[in-house]
Amino acid sequence: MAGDSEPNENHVTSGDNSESPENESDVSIDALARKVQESLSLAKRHKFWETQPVGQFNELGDTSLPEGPIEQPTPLSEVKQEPYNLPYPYEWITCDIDSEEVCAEVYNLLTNNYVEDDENMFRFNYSKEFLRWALRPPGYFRSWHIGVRVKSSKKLVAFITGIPARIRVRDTVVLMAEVNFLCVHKKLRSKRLAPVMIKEVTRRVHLENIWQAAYTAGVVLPTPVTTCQYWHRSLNPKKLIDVGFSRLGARMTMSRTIKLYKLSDQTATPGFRKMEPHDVPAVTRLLRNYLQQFAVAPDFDVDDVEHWLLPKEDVVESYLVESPETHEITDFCSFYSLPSSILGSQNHSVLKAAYSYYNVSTKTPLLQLMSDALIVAKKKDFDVFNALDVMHNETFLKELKFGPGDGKLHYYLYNYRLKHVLRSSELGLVLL
Ligand code: MYA
Repeated sequence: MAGDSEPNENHVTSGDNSESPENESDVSIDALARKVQESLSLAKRHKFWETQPVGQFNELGDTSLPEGPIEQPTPLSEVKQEPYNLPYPYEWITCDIDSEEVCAEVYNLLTNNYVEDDENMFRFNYSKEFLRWALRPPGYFRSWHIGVRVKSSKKLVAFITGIPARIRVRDTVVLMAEVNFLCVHKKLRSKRLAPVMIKEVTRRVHLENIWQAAYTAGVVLPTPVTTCQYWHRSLNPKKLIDVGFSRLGARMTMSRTIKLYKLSDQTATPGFRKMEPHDVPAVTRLLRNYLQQFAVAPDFDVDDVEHWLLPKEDVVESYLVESPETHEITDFCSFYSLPSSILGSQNHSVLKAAYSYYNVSTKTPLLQLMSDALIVAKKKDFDVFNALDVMHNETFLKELKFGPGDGKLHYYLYNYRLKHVLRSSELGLVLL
């Protein structure tokens, strides 16, 4: 993108902007990792995380440690049977997300208290339908949808969730929990409630004989397996500028900016169409084959693909390329819908954001496929299309006029050590 038209964009991830430990060669990754460790160990102790089976900062770059589980499973009979103690006025609940009432309570807690950008201009606004989709994949455990209520008023004040997922780490498929939606009401922050919630979800995951987890956060904790950057492609530049998401580039006018981001009305790829239920087996084959090249990626079967990738109105969109000649399914792209509340604008209350999900190119160049994805996202009235620099995304970001965001997203594994920090392009996993 031309320097003077580059928007200075924000996005909704809280947290640290410390240097990403990714670089060209493994040698320099380890060198960088040591530097990060040095600067971090000077900066911050982690009273909770130092007690957990996660890679610690002082182990970074120590390649003598084996790859794999950090602690061995304990017999199930030794897993604590009762929930952890909460401070007096609070109680645990298992949230029945099928219930309209409970789902609305969770939605309200997150809408008012979940992740904001560094400048507190935007806050994630996951829809109820999205939450139901995100929390009920095949084989989900209701007991992993955990709430904390005030005993007397029954008000929901904190939340954390896990869902089961098979995640391949190099050659090993590991059954894990994906932990997400950790949220403590704004008025109850900094009271060490989060560590209790994390311990409680860990206990409930252990009760299902699962001993590893994957999660992402905008903050730096011990210790990221990789650090990614969000990129943003304006679809509705005027609104993005109006609400302070992007800024007009130097020497740019509004009309020049609108022209810069204008997209064609029509997708370009012959045979590009929406995914349908009968495509599930072909998409599963295509995706499994494609994800093999990444060091860490989900091990999706047909049931997972049906759940995670069949289009669901206002939640997830998937398109594919069916060869007009052979009717073979050759390419695939998808994005999910995660709006943000706009906190301080007179004119707009919601930013409609599409997030790149899983994309597979075998015959259609990825650049062209993603250009078509932008066109359909624009047609669906999204304001911005976001993508992480994971998988092969770096090959299209600049060319398709994405601009880098100002925050980072760190990926973590619980109770699983990797010998080396990964480059973000080695990661084949997108968490919601
Ligand atoms: S990431 C999204 C997190 N949510 C938000 O950012 C929403 C807005 N913020 C909040 O609601 C609160 O600030 C939260 C912290 C709840 C985040 N992940 O209670 P505290 C550590 C992990 O006094 P609060 C997502 O959902 C912090 O370093 N740990 O702090 C994935 C400190 O520990 P230490 C975090 O601000 C979640 C301690 O908590 C995070 O009131 C994955 C302070 O506690 C964070 N995002 O509440 C969870 N933020 O002293 C881990 C702070 O050691 C899952 N902390 O530095 C692990 C796997 C478990 C399953 C294992 C199965 C085997």
